[in-house]
Amino acid sequence: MTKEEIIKPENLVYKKPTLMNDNAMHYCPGCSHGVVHKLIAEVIEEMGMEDKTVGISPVGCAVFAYNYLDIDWQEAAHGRAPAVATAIKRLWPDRLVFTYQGDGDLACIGTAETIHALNRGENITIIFINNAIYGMTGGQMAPTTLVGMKSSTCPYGRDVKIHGYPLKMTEIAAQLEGTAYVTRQSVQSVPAIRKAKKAIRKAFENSMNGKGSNLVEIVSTCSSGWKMTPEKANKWMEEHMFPFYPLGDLKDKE
Ligand SMILES: Cc1ncc(C[n+]2csc(CCOP(=O)(O)OP(=O)(O)O)c2C)c(N)n1
Ligand code: SF4
Repeated sequence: MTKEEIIKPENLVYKKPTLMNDNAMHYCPGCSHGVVHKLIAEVIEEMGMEDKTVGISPVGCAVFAYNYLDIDWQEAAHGRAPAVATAIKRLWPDRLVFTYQGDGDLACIGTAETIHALNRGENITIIFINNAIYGMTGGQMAPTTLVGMKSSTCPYGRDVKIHGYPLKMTEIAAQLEGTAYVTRQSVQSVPAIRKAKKAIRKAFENSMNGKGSNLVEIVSTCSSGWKMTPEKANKWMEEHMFPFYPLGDLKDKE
């Protein structure tokens, strides 16, 4: 095939979502945040919700998510994204409202906000990036850090006698009456990325159809915090994270 043929629109296999701007992302190489941002942009575009979406950005590495996706954003204080999303969705029921939160933000600082917003059945989607660590602030232990996993604040590995057990927020969410769709996905391979995109689409559609609250956990890597190459981090995640955080839908009210 000649170059002229390859660049014909009908031969195009991939293009950058128009909602993603040209700002260079600050994320580390191999970080899951960038991939998930792209999926969110694609889903919003496919749903035709470009002008009707409000994202709530967290503390943590995704604090600057608003620099990359051309939608309306509101920054929330530590862990308060679900409370802010609640207010925005109630005031503007025709908006697609989602929060984007790491495990430190969602499962530690904002545990209460998360549980109560989900339990109230707010018609929002919570995107939960679980990399088992506080990425932005130097790789401290998070509630989701695995038993035995090393972090800067548990250099000998998480010890249940001292630190307690890892918290499975998504399993908790599935028990709550207010949740419509609760799922756990990942983005380390092409098939996984496709599934994660479908999950985000379903959650966003539920949010617009008034079915209740939706939680999409993405089991993720933090190559910098884990002190691994991106490739090794993906492997480590498959071997160690997936057995404890198994992928798949936990609840789908349909
Ligand atoms: C009340 C308060 N708690 C904590 C912090 C520090 N802080 C800011 S971002 C962050 C890490 C959040 O990590 P996570 O939500 O897991 O996101 P990641 O960076 O891994 O994407 C922390 C601890 C702070 N500034 N104030
Ligand atoms: S520190 Fe971790 S979570 Fe943050 S950008 Fe780097 S790899 Fe991603």
